[in-house]
Amino acid sequence: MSSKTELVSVLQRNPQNIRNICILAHVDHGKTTLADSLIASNGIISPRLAGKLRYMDSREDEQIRGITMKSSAISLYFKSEEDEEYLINLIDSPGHVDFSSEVSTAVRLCDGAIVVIDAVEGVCPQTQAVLRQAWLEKLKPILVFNKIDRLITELKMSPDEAAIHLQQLLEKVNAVTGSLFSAEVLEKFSKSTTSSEKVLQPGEQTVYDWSAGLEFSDDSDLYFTPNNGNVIFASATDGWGFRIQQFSKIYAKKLGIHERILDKTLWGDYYANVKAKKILKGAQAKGKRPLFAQFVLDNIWSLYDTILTRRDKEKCEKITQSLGISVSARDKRLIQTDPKGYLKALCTQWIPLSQAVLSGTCEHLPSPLNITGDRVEGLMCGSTYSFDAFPPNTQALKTDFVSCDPSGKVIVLVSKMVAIDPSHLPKAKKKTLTDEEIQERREAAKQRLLDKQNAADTSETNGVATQPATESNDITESEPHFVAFARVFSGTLRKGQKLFMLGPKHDPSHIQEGDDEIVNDLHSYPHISEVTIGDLYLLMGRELSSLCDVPPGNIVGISGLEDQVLKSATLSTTVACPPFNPLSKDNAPIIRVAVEPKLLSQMNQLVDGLKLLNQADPCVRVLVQETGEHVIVCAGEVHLQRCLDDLRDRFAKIKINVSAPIVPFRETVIPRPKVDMMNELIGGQDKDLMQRFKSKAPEDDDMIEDDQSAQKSKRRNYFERKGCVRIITPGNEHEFVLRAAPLPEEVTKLLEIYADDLKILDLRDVEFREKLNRKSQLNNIKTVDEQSENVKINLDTTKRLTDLYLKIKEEFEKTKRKTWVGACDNIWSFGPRRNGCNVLINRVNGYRRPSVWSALLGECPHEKEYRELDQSIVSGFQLATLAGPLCEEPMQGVALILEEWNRGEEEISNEPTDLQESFKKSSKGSLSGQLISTMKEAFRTTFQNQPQRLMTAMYTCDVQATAEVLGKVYAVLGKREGRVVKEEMKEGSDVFDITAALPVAESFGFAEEIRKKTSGLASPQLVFSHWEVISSDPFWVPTTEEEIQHYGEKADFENQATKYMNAVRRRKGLFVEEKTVQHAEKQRTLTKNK
Ligand SMILES: Nc1nc2c(ncn2[C@@H]2O[C@H](COP(=O)(O)OP(=O)(O)OP(=O)(O)O)[C@@H](O)[C@H]2O)c(=O)[nH]1
Ligand SMILES: [Mg+2]
Repeated sequence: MSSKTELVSVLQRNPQNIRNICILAHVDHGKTTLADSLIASNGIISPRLAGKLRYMDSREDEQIRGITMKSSAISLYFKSEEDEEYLINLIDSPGHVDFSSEVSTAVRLCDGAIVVIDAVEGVCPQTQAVLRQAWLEKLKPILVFNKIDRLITELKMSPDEAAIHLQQLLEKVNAVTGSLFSAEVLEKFSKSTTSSEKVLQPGEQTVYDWSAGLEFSDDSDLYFTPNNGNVIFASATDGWGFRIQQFSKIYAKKLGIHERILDKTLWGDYYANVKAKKILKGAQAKGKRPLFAQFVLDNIWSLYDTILTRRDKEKCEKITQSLGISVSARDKRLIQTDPKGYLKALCTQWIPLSQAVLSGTCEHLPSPLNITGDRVEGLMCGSTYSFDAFPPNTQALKTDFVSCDPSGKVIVLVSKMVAIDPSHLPKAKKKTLTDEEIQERREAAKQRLLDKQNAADTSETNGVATQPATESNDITESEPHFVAFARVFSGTLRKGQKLFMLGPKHDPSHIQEGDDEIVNDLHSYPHISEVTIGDLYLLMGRELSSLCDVPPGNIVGISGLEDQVLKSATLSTTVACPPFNPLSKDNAPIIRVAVEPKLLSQMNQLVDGLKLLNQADPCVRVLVQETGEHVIVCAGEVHLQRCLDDLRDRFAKIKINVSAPIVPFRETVIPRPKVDMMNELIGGQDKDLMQRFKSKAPEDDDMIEDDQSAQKSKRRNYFERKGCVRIITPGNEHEFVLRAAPLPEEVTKLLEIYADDLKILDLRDVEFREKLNRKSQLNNIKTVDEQSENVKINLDTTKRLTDLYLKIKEEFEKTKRKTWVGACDNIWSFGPRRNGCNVLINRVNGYRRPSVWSALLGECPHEKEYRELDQSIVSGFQLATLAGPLCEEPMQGVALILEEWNRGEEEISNEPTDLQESFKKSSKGSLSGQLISTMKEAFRTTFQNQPQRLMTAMYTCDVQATAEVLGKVYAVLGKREGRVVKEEMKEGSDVFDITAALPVAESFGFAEEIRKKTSGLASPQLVFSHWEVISSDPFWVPTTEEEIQHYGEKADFENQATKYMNAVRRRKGLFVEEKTVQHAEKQRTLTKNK
């Protein structure tokens, strides 16, 4: 163990002086450059290279592209002015949106964050995202305004202008934090007022003052204020940074004003009356220079002016003397050849960035000992389950977290798995040897030489040569080695220790007390397995060094888990520990490509490589499609490129073919237009029907009529008009009538927003169903665990689901259409995957089966309430919504309505239906099985009877561009069907903030094109935002004379929707109606004039 590692090992035992922090920012705001300065302060890299090397960007592609693609950790030593020694575990994170899941893995392990903001670009979309992420994970942040040098050299601001600019910037940042804070307070307040039951007196008003909660909440510690010391002004490339407190110290001596007063006034609307030695308020109103500009910025501005602009050697000498800095002779020579280098050398001595950042960190960011109970609860149960519902021994673990006790129960969180080249492992590195070891080796070498000579002598006689012995600890394998990126929250982690790995579905309430010892038979607990801790490593950026044990509160690398842990895990000595709340994912993976090996024989290598890739990246998804294709799903183009590079060069090490990016689409139906139905009429409908459409616009008509047969025929008429489909089961046992309708837009949106909650509702539903099955098997005998099953969903989730129910109900009622009357209470299921944006609605007269919401009430419905075959309909619905008829993409925003379900005892008209064929085809198997596929077909057919549309995924595109390149950005956007949503000019600069919507399908190469067209001045950020209906009909063909004239009879022109649909169909190997050249001779006319 090197002396440095030994020192760290000692510091690791004092949690009071440990800080686990991450650097967060928008892309390119200077995180890695800032990290360089901190690393240089520890002598790991040369201060001259700090800012140029970007040490934490260890991958080749990170260096080439200039962006960070992964989060990586390094442990740093810091000695404060009070001689306290600190251990700072620093994680540098990426800022590009494609890698936002890497940020989640970093944030989870830390207690504090350094939020970096480019002083010119200001608050950008990712700045807001990381502030939010830090807030949600309850990290305490400090702020760094970076690139202040750009205000001087690029924007040519005066110190006074810069002071105002920074003031405004700070207000914007605080506005973001303020909104996060008030949202949380209001939520808490609303909860406390609704949960404490209030008895209303007659006449009393039920209006709550929603802002009331804000008054009582303390937010003084929340905001960034330079006066408190949590704001740092810096230039990471030039190596300087300061907090105003540093200047207070200097001026306190100079001016004889108390330091504390300066601390409070150096930032803000204060000015100095130097003669009277007084500091007064109201600089702006009186037209005076604020202290910040006069005492702080002036110094820096004049330094830049003297060195960079005037290169005044003499003045530089004077300045260095007055500042008490000694600049080496070598650096002094730089003033002519490399003034920037000189400036950096001078500044790093005068106001070193590392000092400002690290002292700010130690003073303002919490140690692992300060972890709050709130955060612990958040980690343990998230927002879905209730902490109070955990069994007592699980709740007791909270104290282990908070006390950070080295002898407590071991609790470790693995946030991601990192693939490390074996050459970076400590085993592979040459050690520095002590004198004794050198002596020993020398002796050994001498001995070997002697042996060799002896052997040579003997081999002359018997002809055998001995091989030199190879070193035993050589690492020959070139396979990447997986190291878990983890934090020890409690207890001491040791090499060789055996811990339980608790899967995401592990529920401590299912384990009886005292089970820790009984869990020898792990097979009966599917979500628990046992792991043995391998080597422990100190993470040092590009290097690792070995550790024997790790006390609580530290970040560590663990080897030996690659066979058990896929991406993240919870490890503990006790099974009472719940799995950690899953990491938040802001940017859902959306683009996918299919990969295959160039040589088919290398398929196995590809499969193994994909497995490794899946493990090494927290965000990527690797799957095998039904077609047998291997598919990689990524967050964006940059992410995709990195995954493919990794697969090719590190994990599979073979040449691969990559398909064109596969873009997801959705299928939907839209309301029928009231006039001119002609163009909307689609395949499979007869002339008769057309006639009917023309003669009468479809409206929901009342069907109350006395005469029964007339009523029946009217109803049939109605069904036909609505594009209903009828199925009759063999033997005329059941008749179903169903139809599709577009859901109100707002309802679809709600379902999208609440998708995660619906998943929980479904879990509940599944639980009930299992219970029903068990009940029928056990003949209604109550089992022990039945009572305990109701308590898991916490109040928040129940409240959200109730909200959803009420909102959907309201939206349905708002439409005032008969179709939606009472629809909310008759929802059978959501789909696909039981939580999608489509609903199955029950409109069958006389069948009141429990709706999907019944799971919310916590009462297990009775088996008798369901008809036989009920679940087959649901399954058919799930299948249909998973793959629609346009191009087998999932449906969205469609209501599939079961209008009628007549059974044998009721009268069934036995006119044959088309779908009866499918029953005939699958004559074997049970009826319920057959019904599933027939239902699926029926749902698809009724979908086709409506006007169908394709939906495309849309990105929100954020670009910053100067006025000169604005036109070019618009041109690229226009060419790719983009739509500008917002355009704003940034105050104090000529930079425009543009927000646009861009179809994902048109986005490939977009960022690159913009960068090229603007010579790198604008680079867009693309984040998935929503699904949008493509207005053109994919089946449209010209019908009127004008249209035929315009587009040609065969419509040579292909509309956007048709193009997308056909491309997907072709890819999936489905039938595509291709246009064939009908009149080939016509083409010859082109060359007639020759
Ligand atoms: N003028 C100026 N440029 C800076 C400063 N700090 C960083 N830069 C430049 O900004 C660019 C981005 O710096 P990085 O440190 O890679 O930014 P990052 O935040 O780590 O970027 P990602 O990790 O990709 O999100 C580099 O070209 C740096 O040289 C600064 O203080 N002043
Ligand atoms: Mg970086």
